[in-house]
Amino acid sequence: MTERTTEPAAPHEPVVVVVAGALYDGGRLLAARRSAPVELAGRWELPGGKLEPGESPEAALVRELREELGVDVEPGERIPGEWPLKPGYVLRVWTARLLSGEPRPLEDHDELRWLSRSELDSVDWLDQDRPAVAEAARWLPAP
Ligand code: DCM
Repeated sequence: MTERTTEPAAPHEPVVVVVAGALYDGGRLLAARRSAPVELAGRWELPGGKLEPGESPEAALVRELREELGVDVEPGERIPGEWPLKPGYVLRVWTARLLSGEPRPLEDHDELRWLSRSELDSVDWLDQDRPAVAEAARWLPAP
């Protein structure tokens, strides 16, 4: 019998899910500029992070936004779609509503901006976040 450890990679390897929040306030969407790692620094994203084993995506989103931004949020609907990141990673996005706190770039980010629909193109989004942001824009009021 073949040793499992010597088998080639399985065709259906589990993927790491990264959850991000489309956080709305007053008709604007929150964008966060990454400060790390170096290859992503300076690019903008919907803030979030990796799901931990056994964690629901909503719980991961609440945890990540508390750690990264110092806020409490209430997750809402999942934004339809799933976007590939680096190999083995996918991005899924939930809408989120700010419950308490004012977002501050505590971890992994060095700047935050609230963007209206007409301002969405004013920042250099990570390529993989662009389709997610286009979907997230559908929850914003028309200009
Ligand atoms: N990531 C991304 N877009 C997001 C959130 C995260 O491309 N909106 C990527 C950056 C990292 C990985 O997911 O490669 C894990 O994110 P973090 O380092 O924030 O946990």
